[in-house]
Amino acid sequence: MANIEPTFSSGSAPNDGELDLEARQGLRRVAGLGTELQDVSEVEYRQLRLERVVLIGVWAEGTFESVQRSMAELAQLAETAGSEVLDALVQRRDRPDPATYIGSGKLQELREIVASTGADTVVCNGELSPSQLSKMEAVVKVKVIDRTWLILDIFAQHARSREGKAQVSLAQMQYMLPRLRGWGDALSRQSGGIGTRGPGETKLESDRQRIGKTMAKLRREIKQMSVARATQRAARKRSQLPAVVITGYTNAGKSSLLNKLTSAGVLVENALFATLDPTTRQARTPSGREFTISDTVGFVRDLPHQLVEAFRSTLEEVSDSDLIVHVVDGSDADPEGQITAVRQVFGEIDALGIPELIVINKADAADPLVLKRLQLREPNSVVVSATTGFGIDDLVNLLEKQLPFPQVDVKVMVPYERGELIARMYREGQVLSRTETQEGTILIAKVPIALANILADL
Ligand SMILES: Nc1nc2c(ncn2[C@@H]2O[C@H](COP(=O)(O)OP(=O)(O)OP(=O)(O)O)[C@@H](O)[C@H]2O)c(=O)[nH]1
Ligand SMILES: [Mg+2]
Repeated sequence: MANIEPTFSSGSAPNDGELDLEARQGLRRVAGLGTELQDVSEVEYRQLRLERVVLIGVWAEGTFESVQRSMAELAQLAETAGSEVLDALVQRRDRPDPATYIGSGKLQELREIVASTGADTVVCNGELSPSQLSKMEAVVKVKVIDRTWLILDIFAQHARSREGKAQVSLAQMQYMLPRLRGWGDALSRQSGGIGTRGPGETKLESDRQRIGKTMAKLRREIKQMSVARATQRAARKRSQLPAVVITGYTNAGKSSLLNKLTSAGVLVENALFATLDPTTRQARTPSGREFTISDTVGFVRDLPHQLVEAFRSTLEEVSDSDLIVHVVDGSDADPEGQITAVRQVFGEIDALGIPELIVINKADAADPLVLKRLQLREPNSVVVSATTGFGIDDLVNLLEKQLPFPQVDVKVMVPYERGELIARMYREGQVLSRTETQEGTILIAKVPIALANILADL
């Protein structure tokens, strides 16, 4: 069994001075959850206080490089969540250990590293079962969390709108519900204090019920809030404005691109999941066609399914759009992997059928050979730099060409002598049903507005 030990610089040297410790504690963040979650705060004893973490991964598949990249991404996620990465370990195994995720030897090594570095949290590079987490905790004696919870925590910190907060709370509760007991057991044994007390059995049951109720309430609220956005989208549809949505891997430069295209003033940050709430702006092509363009939440490899579920209404911005501008970070170590991960989410949200323009961003920082490789692989693509403005004109021209003409729903009776119109409906639109009658053909279809106007005069 071979081990690899990727090392990640921890930024600054660990600082154990008393004042600094106090300052750090003062900065300890209590995840910014809505009142809904405070309601169950007694059982939310896993609110993260990440500070000094050790990462652990299992190398079960893929190349050495892909594992290194995946661990580097985990480090980035941990740093985004506000923690300092002290060390990272990877174990080569056929599959994660069903009981303890890593083997017992490695677990002992992890325990020693945790003790010697003074880490307070271990972050595992995957989604672990509740019992795996608690068994690991029993050995390493500090909190053990998985990648899913880490991502949920980042979302919780970045949620700003009421809707975003509700969505994150729902996803967190969904994740938490089956894990209540495992955590309580392990943590109540080994340490005490705020955030580590495990409730008793009866309390657990009533907590579960309470969380279940809160989740139902959150689902209702999210649904209500999404109605407002659906109404806006419907209004846009009626006004015939094509909807373009900018999407892609987190930190690819989506918000930067929206700013470049529309001077929207959207938050740009070198952080994962800086944007959670969609922003929509109106824009115009050089020839004067108007369209809306939205920036929205980014994706990541193995995006926790709880988030996809909870953010479904936000993600409808993508699945309901007329054109997807899919931004890829051309300077990333594995841009193809980013594209694949994003398209996987498209599959989950029924967005695979929507026309997609790939925008290879960060050309200023990317290897020209990689840019060529990506362009060959993705023929419908354009290379840009949202920072320098390189390629933005090309992008605008492509947008102009690919901006679809929205279609409207029609139900018409086409007389037999106007058969050429039926042929045109098939050519330009989508015929949903067709019934022959004595007087002519009744069609239900989606057609471009110009054709709809002609049909209206029949
Ligand atoms: N070198 C370079 N950096 C860029 C470019 N575009 C964006 N960035 C940087 O990449 C980082 C992420 O940019 P954002 O626009 O916030 O990315 P995003 O895709 O909206 O990210 P999330 O909302 O967090 O998913 C920021 O530090 C930007 O300054 C570019 O063309 N070149
Ligand atoms: Mg953004």
